[in-house]
Amino acid sequence: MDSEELLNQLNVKNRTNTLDLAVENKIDHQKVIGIVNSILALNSNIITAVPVTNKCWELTSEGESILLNGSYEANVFKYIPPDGIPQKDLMSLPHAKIGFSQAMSKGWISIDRSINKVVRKTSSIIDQVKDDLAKLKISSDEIADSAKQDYKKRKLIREVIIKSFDLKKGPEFTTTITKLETELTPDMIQSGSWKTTQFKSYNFEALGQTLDFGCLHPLLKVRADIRQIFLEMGFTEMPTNNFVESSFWNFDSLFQPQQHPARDSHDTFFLDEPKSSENFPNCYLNKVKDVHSKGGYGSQGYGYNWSIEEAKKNVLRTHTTAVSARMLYSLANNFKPSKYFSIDRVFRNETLDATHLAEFHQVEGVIADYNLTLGDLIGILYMFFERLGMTELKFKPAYNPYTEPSMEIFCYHKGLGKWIEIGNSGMFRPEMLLPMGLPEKVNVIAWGLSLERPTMIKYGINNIRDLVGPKVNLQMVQINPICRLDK
Ligand code: FB9
Repeated sequence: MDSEELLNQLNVKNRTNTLDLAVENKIDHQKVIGIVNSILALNSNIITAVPVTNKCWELTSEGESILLNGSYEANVFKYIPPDGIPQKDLMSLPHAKIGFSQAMSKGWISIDRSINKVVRKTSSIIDQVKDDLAKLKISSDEIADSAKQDYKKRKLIREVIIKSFDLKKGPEFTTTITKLETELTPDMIQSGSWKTTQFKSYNFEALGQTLDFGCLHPLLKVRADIRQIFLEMGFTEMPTNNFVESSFWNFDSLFQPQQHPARDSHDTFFLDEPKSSENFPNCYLNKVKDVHSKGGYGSQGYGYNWSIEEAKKNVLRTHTTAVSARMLYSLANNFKPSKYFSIDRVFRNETLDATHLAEFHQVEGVIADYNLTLGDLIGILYMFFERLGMTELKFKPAYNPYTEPSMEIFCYHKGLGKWIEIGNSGMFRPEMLLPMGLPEKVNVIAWGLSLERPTMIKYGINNIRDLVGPKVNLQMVQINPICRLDK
């Protein structure tokens, strides 16, 4: 059946249902639905199609088999010879147990204990189950509800919901389908055929095409937002495009002693190739060596024999503070007050767990200016974290090899209902700044946090492997909401 045949049948009937059309034309119901949809797509005013939900019964595969081969009880009855049969010989029949009990309960057979055989109690039977299933295939109104419930219990039939459509003639009903044009072409305009061409009416209800588009990973969304916060606060981004760093810039320049446990291979990734760096500013290097070994600038130093070989060792940078050191050194010979920031990957040879990998993104802010105080640091921390939606802060004295004083930063997180650590901060030590050649009165305040922690909290991710790594569900990347750090 095609569209015009359906329209002709509807024209005769005035109204019909897609299920009836399927039965009358001996075609699949879904094919009828397809024809109806194609007519509506051409012109939604030719016919009206009102959705209808019907409950009806259909045979299960077991029901179909009984319709074909007869019920189990009828087959047991037919199998019993006139002089009876031992019960065990009956069991070779398919579904003999069910057939036997059904035939017994219907009074068709009994067990004659005198001959210890199963015998017929009547000369013939009617296979009502098979007859009922045949009727059910046509219409479920033909048999009693009690029988339907019995067959449902025996899993011979099941109730299904059938969605069909009641069809009627529409306001622009026609039995001839003219394909409506969907585009006005230059030829139509030139020839004037547009005047008589029938155009399909706009379907303003139609949804737009879902466009495939790229999605930013939540980590990159948070990075973009934090970067924006720094830029709006007048900070300049530092060049962080070197994962490999010399121990000199990663540790020594920060006045971190060569015996410090963080410089051990249990905490730091040392490179085999390239194993070491060679070029350091010689004058600066000697000042660093002196401040470590002999002190200076009012500091007693660490009093150990500083090793250039140790300083040359290449590592995967353990913090972006190494980049801050390079920036501050480059600032020294023509100092002007500056504000820098960095957001990039750092690497630590740590024990892995649900929230820690061997790498994370460090966020760092650095301000260099004359006569900065701890109060300035606290003030800038309030300004920065307020933009991240955190206003209730607390500070706890801490220790870093390169800052004094140092503070851990905490905020009361309403969502989590508790105080959480949100970063670390401090004032870079004179033993770090003065060997660089920065002016005496210049202080540098700095702070750091990670990118992963805020991202995991914002996006409700508990295991860092659901955020980064090979097992990340890309759906998460596609469906995650926009980033609102301040909410
Ligand atoms: O990010 C951290 N926590 C955090 C930050 C934001 C946040 O936002 C939520 C929406 C509300 C939530 C949590 N932390 C720092 C604190 C802890 O997570 C800590 O357990 C893990 N820390 C990392 C290092 O761990 C080995 C986070 C990382 C960190 C710590 C210190 C610095 C940078 C990153 C620093 C520094 C520094 C100090 C002085 C001068 C210059 C830099």
